Amino acid sequence: MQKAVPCLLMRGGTSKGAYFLAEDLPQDPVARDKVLLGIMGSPDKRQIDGVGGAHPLTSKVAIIKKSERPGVDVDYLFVQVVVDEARTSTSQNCGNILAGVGPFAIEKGLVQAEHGETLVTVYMENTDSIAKQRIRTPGGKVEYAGEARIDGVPGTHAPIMIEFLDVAGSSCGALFPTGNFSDEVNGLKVTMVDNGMPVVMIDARDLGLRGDESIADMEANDALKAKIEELRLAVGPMMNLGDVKEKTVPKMTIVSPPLNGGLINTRSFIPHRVHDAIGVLAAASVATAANIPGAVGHDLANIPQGQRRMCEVEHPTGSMGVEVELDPDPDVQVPLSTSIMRTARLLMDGTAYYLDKPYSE
Ligand code: NQM
Repeated sequence: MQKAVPCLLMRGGTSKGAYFLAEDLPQDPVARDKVLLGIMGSPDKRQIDGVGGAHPLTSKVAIIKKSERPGVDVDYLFVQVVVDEARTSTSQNCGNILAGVGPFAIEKGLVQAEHGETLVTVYMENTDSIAKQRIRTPGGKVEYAGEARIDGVPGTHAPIMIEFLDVAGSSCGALFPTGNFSDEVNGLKVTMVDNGMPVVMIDARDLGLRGDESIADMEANDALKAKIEELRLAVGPMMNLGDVKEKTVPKMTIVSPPLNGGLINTRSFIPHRVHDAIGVLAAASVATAANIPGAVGHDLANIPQGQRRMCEVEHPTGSMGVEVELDPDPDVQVPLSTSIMRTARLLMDGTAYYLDKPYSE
């Protein structure tokens, strides 16, 4: 039998997902995940019987509710719906899908828009941390059109500024969960960092790569993928993430010198496919670590000057600008804030349908 759930489809940054009000989904996580798998069309590598886009970057879900926390407008739970397995994961946050959360909250009346610009404060449930978003709202309505360009998305849209205040160590307990700027694991020098997203940075040369290889070449390299997965499973417990076999973290980021005047060049396994760009919070983690002497990538990086540093993290389809505000005390590595500009667009406002039967049938 077909069951219906109100749903908005939105592009958030360089990702796309289904956005729901928490009250429209089952509260029990097992029942909820069954609904989400049905709506997205998982498990199936083409997600042909659902609205998922057959790639981790387009198989994402945001669940949003009015917050009861003081000073916070909405609570946001991110759910990664695995494309080809009957499984979801809340073990990671998503800063790209976050870009659509403020607009969704205004569209759904959870936040009353100001005339001009609306500040939306979001509690990110996955990582117990806060983001502040500035949304353009002329006449009290979300404006999606605008002049801002982000690499990986065609055209221009209204900018959404996002500031992260307390994301360092939000998944791993500390910015550098091992207490070191770098460690040796499986014979490789790596940096394990969490400024909002658990990331492992590896120098491309240590993997026999240049670092600017195409996504297709990297995804076709079975030996490379096996080595990276072996490393990922080894570092999971070291990063306080436990057994990460069924988790989508840490993200494995290969770093090399910048090619276009940015901070550093990257290729990110997220963790099994290679990202077309780089995740928002992943870029925040990379930018923060690359600024610190002793971290993998620091010696390759083109380090900007000043307390507030605009760091362009290069990726396969351009670069992502991350503004890192350093603590004036040089012994404090945790940035005072990390900010990123994104855009988002409402694509569809309607009703999603799923078949109320075991999804494996
Ligand atoms: O790191 C993909 C994305 C992401 C995550 C992933 C993200 C982030 O680009 O904040 O945005 O790494 O799974 O949507």
